[in-house]
Amino acid sequence: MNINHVEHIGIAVRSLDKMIPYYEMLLGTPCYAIEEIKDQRVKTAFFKVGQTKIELLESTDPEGAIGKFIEKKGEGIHHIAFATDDTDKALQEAEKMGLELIDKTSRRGAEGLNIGFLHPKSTHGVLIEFCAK
Ligand code: CMX
Repeated sequence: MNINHVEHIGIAVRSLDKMIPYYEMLLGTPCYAIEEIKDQRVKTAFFKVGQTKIELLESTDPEGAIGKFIEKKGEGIHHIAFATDDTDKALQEAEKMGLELIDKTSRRGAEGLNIGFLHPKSTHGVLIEFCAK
């Protein structure tokens, strides 16, 4: 699937206003971008840690993915995103391996990346995202 590196780790939080200063203190680096992704029903905040980013995710709708996750499990790690050369190709290869796709084809996510998710039921409880420029 040509996975290059861990692009980001997504962390569900109740409040970006509260958690941005906390992560700035913890990581010793400023939040460099805040972006709302309307179709994902989230507001995101990004930090750089070497080649990998930390993406904080605040729900904008209790019925969205993050709203439901927080309601069920509380705050915490939500997904791991792997950088690939081509998200659509990675999704097709994952499907050939028998993994269940949430996205049959890639869609536009935060930072303009092409993203696609695998279902955690087929990846032993870890929500995996592929992303590519
Ligand atoms: N990690 C691991 N397991 C998860 C999970 C997560 N992040 N989110 C849900 N699950 C589990 C649920 O606990 C449930 O398990 P059980 O059946 O054992 O209780 C199972 O997955 C199915 O859950 P569900 O309630 O039937 O389905 P949901 O409506 O909660 O949807 C999911 C789950 C993963 C399909 C949905 O959240 C999704 O489509 N996610 C992809 C998109 C996304 O996460 N967007 C937000 C981030 C956007 C961004 O980064 O920009």
